This record gives sequence, structure tokens and C-alpha cells, in this order.
Amino acid sequence: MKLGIIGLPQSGKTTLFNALTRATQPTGITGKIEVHTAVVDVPDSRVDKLTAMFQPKKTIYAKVTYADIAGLDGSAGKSGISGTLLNNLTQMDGFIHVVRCFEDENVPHPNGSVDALRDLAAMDSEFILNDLIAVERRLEKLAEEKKKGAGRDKAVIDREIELFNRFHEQLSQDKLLRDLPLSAEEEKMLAGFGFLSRKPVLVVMNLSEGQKEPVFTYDHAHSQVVALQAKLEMDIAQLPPDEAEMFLQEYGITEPSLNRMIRLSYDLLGLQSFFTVGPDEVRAWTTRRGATAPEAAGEIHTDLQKGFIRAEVVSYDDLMTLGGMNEAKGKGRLRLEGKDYIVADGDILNIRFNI
Ligand SMILES: Nc1nc2c(ncn2[C@@H]2O[C@H](COP(=O)(O)OP(=O)(O)O)[C@@H](O)[C@H]2O)c(=O)[nH]1
Ligand SMILES: [Mg+2]
Repeated sequence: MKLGIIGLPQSGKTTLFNALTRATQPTGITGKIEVHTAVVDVPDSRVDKLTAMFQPKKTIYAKVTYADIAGLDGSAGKSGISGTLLNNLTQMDGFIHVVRCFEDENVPHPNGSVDALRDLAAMDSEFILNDLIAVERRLEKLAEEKKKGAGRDKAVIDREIELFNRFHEQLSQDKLLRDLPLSAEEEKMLAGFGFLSRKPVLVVMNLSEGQKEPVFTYDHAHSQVVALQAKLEMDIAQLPPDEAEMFLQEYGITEPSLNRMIRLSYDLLGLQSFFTVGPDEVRAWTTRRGATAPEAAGEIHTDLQKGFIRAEVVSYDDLMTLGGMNEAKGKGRLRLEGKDYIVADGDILNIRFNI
């Protein structure tokens, strides 16, 4: 899963990226289109507790990839976002949109003043305009395809035309595609398209130290808003762990906002974790919410999906309450589930398979 960090120049994207990844990319750089990518562990106290219970040789957390995408500045205009940048954006599963709220006269704002709502709307409009261009191109292609009469079934083409006309109407009103409810079938039709305004967004208000959270409504589907202090988070992330711990205690912070942000972005993408446990390894795996047991098994290995027989399942809460696998088994809480079982967040799975 890949999340793109976007926002105007000087909003704090690279600062946030450094905080997330403990990297030391130079900040304050503008005018360069470039992408830095890093894989980040999803903090999860359940993994820590399972590790304490099973004392495995190895512990592996779930992962999310973050990409610091520079180059968007709200000025793409009528021609849309250009080649490489658009390519990078299209590949993302969702976005972290950094919006500047901090005042700092040493950091010039590209639009002259700090105004979070204006900046947020500007980026949304840029995505909307870009999608509109893509939809218009698609509609032209579909009209041609229909005229030619060869290839795909006419009814299929008509359904697509109907959907893209609806998209066109939405975008023409300066509205996000995210806010347009779609049927499961329509979602399927769109699998190959990377419309930017359809991707889930976590808006990050980047505050200065001690700044009060601005009152903010961003009421859209598949969207969330969090506030954090990117610079402070970066400074904490770059401390050695014991010093970071002391620092957090001193400020009375129970957990860096960053951890919460990582988990929120994971939720936003409609993902959940399940676990595998044992003396060798305790590991968190990622699957979509609503995934069946064989699908989840497929995350571990395709052989486990193909040869799936049954899954032994115990919930995280049951395991913790009862104190161990044998206890869970003794109390009948270790269930045998078949191929239609819908995996729940926190399930501990052992896949029985035959290949
Ligand atoms: N005062 C203050 N400065 C920040 C904060 N976040 C970023 N900056 C500064 O703003 C400038 C731009 O940050 P950077 O992360 O490079 O922004 P980017 O262009 O979006 O990647 C740098 O000089 C940062 O030190 C913050 O929360 N408070
Ligand atoms: Mg940057």
C-alpha cells in the first residue's frame, strides 16, 4: 500500500516524510520534481503484546509505503498535471495532504499568506480539473469505440459512457469524485483508472509548536483530518529512542501524533491487520476489510490461498484474556473456519493447506 505525501511547496511535506521514516532528506527545497519513497512499520501495541507472549525470534509489523511527492504547486492550469508527476500521483492508493497552518516569517508561503482552507481547496480543484480532462478524453474514446462497432459489447460501452457522464457532471460542478457514491459493479469498472479526486485523503494540518488547532471542516467521503507538528515530530523521530522517550514524558505526550497518523492512514485505505504467531515469528499482515480467509492466506503466500483447506482462528482479545494458545483451545475459542469466513481485524490465523 502506497500513500503519497502532497501539498504546496514549503508546507512541510519533506519534514513529515523525515518524521515518518527517520530519514534526513533536506527540507526547504523547492522547485524540484522528485519523489522519495520509504517503507514504514505500522505501530501496533497488539504486535508488542503478542511478542511478549510468544517470545519469537523475529517480530514483523505491517507496512505502509510513503512517498514524498514534490512538484504540485496549484498552477497546473488548463492543461492538467504533467507526465511524470501525474504518473507518480496515479500510482498511489491514497494521499496525505499536508496543509500549512504554521506561521514562520523565515519560510515564505508561495501564495503570500497562511490560509489552510484556501490551500486545501486549491489542491482539490487541481485534482478535479485533472480528472475532468481525463474523463473528457475517455468519453471521446468511448464515443469512437461505439461508432466503430467492433470489439466490446455495446451495452458494456453504454454503461461506461453513462458512468463517465455522471463523473463529468460531478467534476464540472467542482466536486470531488470521492463524494460520488458508486455501486460495487461501477467500482469494478474503474479498477484500471487512477482518478486523483477519487483517492482517499488524510488531511494533515501542520501546526507550529503550541499553536491551537484551527477550526476546520472538511466534510468529504473517504477523508479525515488530523493535526500535528511536523517539525517537532521530525525532531523527536531523529532522537535516539531513549532520549525520545524522555522527551515525550517531559511534554506529557503519551504517543507521538505520528503513530496515530500512520494508523489513521491505514484505516483510511480500508485495511486491517491479522496476525500469525509462533516461536519463530510474530507477524502482522495486511488485508482489506471484508477479505475472506483464503484471501488473507494469499497475503502470506499464493500457495496458502490455492491449497486452502481451513483456518484455525482465535481473536486477539480471546487470546489475551485466556493467556495462551493452549488455554484458548481448551476453552473452545480456537475455531476452525472455512473458505467463506470473513477475517476480522486482530484475528490470529493458522492456515491449513494442501498443495
Ligand atoms: N516553524 C515551522 N516550520 C516548519 C514546520 N514544518 C516545516 N517547516 C519549515 O518549512 C520549510 C519547508 O518545509 P519542507 O518540509 O521542506 O516543505 P515541503 O516543500 O512541503 O517539502 C522548512 O524550512 C521547514 O523547516 C513547522 O511545523 N513549523
Ligand atoms: Mg520537500
